[in-house]
Amino acid sequence: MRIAAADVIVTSPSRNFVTLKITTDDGVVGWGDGTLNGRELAVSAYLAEHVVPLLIGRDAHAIEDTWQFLYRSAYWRRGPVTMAAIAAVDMALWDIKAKVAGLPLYQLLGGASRVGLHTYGHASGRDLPELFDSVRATLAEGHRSVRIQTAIPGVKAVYGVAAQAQASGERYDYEPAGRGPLPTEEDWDTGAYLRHLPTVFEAVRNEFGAELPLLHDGHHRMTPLQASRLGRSLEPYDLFWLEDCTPAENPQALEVVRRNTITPLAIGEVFNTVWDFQHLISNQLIDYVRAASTHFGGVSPLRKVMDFAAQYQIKSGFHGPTDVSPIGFAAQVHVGLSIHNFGIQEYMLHSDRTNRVFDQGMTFVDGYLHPSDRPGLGVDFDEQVAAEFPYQRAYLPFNRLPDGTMHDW
Ligand code: EZ4
Ligand code: CO
Repeated sequence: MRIAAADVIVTSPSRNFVTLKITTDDGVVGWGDGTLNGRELAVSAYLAEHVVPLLIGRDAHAIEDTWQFLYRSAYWRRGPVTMAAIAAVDMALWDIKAKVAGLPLYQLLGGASRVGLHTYGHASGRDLPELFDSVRATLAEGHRSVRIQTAIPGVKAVYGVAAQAQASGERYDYEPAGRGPLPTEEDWDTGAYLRHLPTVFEAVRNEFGAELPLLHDGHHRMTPLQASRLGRSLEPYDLFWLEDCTPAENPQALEVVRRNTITPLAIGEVFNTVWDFQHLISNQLIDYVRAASTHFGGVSPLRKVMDFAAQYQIKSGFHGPTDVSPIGFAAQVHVGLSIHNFGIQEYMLHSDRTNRVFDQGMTFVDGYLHPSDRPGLGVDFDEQVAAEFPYQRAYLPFNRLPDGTMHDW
């Protein structure tokens, strides 16, 4: 079975998505996700110019060899654009293989290790009443664990806080990437954050009790010592994890944090390869792997990093924002269902408009995500509906401190 055609489709139903369609000579179609938020056309050009011509005529079943070929033959390895492009190919080929087998992908990965995936949803608020309403809305959606993000006194705009009040039951639709010609500037004050956040977690614990698993995303903004202080000051509130507390480039930073706090640590949403996790996993500096199939080279490397992590009792916590398309999301739900060391799955619902383009088989019942038993990944892509929504330039925001210094967003 040979690859007869490969097409790159960029669509923007309510945000931009890069989708790869691979068609075999006997007419089987596989779908892959190569979306890189704010840099989408770099991946679509990488695919169209440099990958698609290499795919035509290749054995569609040779997933590992194709992955290694794309990784090694470029000479220039890793990086978000390259690895998102390779991810799209890897996913599309797994989709094809599973469709040919007539099985949902998780069956090819060893079968189900659980009935479904526990998720966490997002809650945020500009003040405590708004945050509490948001937590209730998140629980009402079926999540059993909740990520808490909050406004900070004196800071005008903070990552993770929806700009508009969310009435109970209203769908959470925070999307940081703004469509428009230029990115928006936000501000930041680490001191105010370190003082304020523990008071918010204390209030949430008092309102919702000891048992609700709570998470928080530090979004790469702290120094090792600041992150240590935060981790320690949150220990009384028993976090499920503290995510991305320090910038991702420096794995040694986590050694400092680890020495100083027993708050569990998660990192890796901007990591591209297993090498980025090597030091962190082998030195047991983290508790959860935050990689996303789409930004990590696809299904194949996600399996590999989780097998490596399993030796150290480190679990999965795959990145699940809406900028991972329903295809990329399904890919990692299949991985999560099949591996033994599954931890939790972040789950932000895609918009109704996105779901018109991507027909998702996935179900979310009684707090359990299941990828469905459709053959393949379980997602169908409607090219006609996609064509109604052309690409729109969008950028993630950035941060400056009050004196104008650039800071991690
Ligand atoms: O900011 O995916 O944990 N989730 C996150 C995300 C990222 C976006 C960037 O595109 O940190 O919301
Ligand atoms: Co994050």
